[in-house]
Amino acid sequence: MQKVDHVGIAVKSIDVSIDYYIHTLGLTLLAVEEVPSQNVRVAFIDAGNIKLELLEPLGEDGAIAKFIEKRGEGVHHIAFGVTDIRSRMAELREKGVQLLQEEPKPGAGGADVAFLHPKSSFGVLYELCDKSGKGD
Ligand code: CMX
Repeated sequence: MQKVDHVGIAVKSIDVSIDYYIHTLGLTLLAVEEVPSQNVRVAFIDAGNIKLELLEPLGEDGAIAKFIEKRGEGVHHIAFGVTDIRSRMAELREKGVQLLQEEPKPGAGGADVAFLHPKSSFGVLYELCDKSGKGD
């Protein structure tokens, strides 16, 4: 892994929670976008050395809607920045890590993403996030 790219935080509403991050904590909003492949709307916030990714469910289906229903709002995942995501996925599979998809999926900001099952990562949902060639 190269470095932590962002921390994903599940929220019921970006419109409601963004004020806390921008005005109370004094952080900077970078971008808001919808990621249909993950059924979420996301807001990226500049937190200095990493970004925070607020994740709001789009509708009642999808991982974030289910997470909030079961656990409430809060930290959802940690994303490592990687290059050559397919090779990283193959290496992790060989080491016995359970990945949640066979192929990378399109994620926010044009990145290719894949997730590691929390059951094989000691209770943490990790994301691999490959922005090679995307200018970040
Ligand atoms: N962090 C840690 N553990 C988690 C978790 C999370 N975010 N979400 C679920 N779990 C745990 C649950 O606690 C549960 O553990 P127990 O069996 O001990 O109770 C187990 O994983 C299974 O959880 P579940 O509620 O039954 O949910 P599902 O199996 O339906 O799905 C998961 C869990 C992680 C496989 C699913 O959420 C997934 O595929 N996630 C990857 C995609 C994703 O999260 N997308 C949203 C982010 C999009 C983005 O960043 O753009």
